[in-house]
Amino acid sequence: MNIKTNTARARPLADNGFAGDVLSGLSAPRKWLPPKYFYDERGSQLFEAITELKEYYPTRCELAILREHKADIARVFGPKTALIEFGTGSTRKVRILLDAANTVEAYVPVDISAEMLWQEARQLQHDYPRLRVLPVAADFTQPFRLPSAIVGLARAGFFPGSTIGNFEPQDAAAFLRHAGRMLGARATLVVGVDLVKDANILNAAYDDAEGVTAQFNLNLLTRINRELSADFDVDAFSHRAFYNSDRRRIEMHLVSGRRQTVNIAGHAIEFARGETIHTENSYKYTIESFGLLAQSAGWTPITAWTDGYFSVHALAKA
Ligand code: AVJ
Repeated sequence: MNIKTNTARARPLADNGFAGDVLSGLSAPRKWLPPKYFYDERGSQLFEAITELKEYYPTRCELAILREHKADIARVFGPKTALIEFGTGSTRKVRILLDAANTVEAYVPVDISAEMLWQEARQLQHDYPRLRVLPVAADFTQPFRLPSAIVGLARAGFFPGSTIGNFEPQDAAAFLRHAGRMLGARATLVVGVDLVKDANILNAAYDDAEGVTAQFNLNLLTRINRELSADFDVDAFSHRAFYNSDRRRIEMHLVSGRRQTVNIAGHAIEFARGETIHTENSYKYTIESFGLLAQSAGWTPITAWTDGYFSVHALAKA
């Protein structure tokens, strides 16, 4: 085992931690919670189950695009490259690129869910013994340090899964700019982006018949109960997801079924019947609108591969 670990990270003022983020979100006039907290161990498992649902097309579409165009995508990476993946989760997607790109010498998966990160990194290191696997347990939306072991290598970023859709468009641009600064001059970036499409297809993808997405959404309350000793009656909330076509985004909410008070770390939070906690936005783009966003953040769109449902963009530093 030659996996090096790097759990140390700076904690900037913007990071209030889980308790601070939950209390500030639930004290706002329109209650909300950051979607990054979905991914505790159970949440990560539920997300993996979502990716296998027939209604949830993004993962299947992206995998098919990566498989079909892996040789072209691999050509975007220069010689002697460190590939940095933002928000890794499963390594299924990066394996497609690693198999096609023999110029990648180091792989840096960055993820907030440490358990899954170590597990995936260990298995990947076993399967790719010549690759330097250097996991970083960090919230990639906050500044973090890249492992020093990648000095001298060119840098490429990989940001699949349309995770970028979780950001407000201006925050997506800020993230792309921040990634550009981190990756440095002449960097490249491969980003997966879900596309605007028929509202029925979008609605079904986030409100599946088996209720897996509902469990994923509600698990956030279970996590708050466990980690912040809160007393949410999880059964008194329900899942609601819909496509907001004006804003080109899926919205997920947790709806309070009755008037109730919830205690969290010594604070009493009041809910009206029908009041919601806004738990996630998943913005959808067109190839053109994403290209413009990338350009506004200092990147030049090189190529976009698509099946009409999902898109994979190659960007280079402007
Ligand atoms: C992981 C953020 C890309 O927005 O499609 C799936 C998360 N939420 N079903 C998405 C998610 C509900 C997913 N992302």
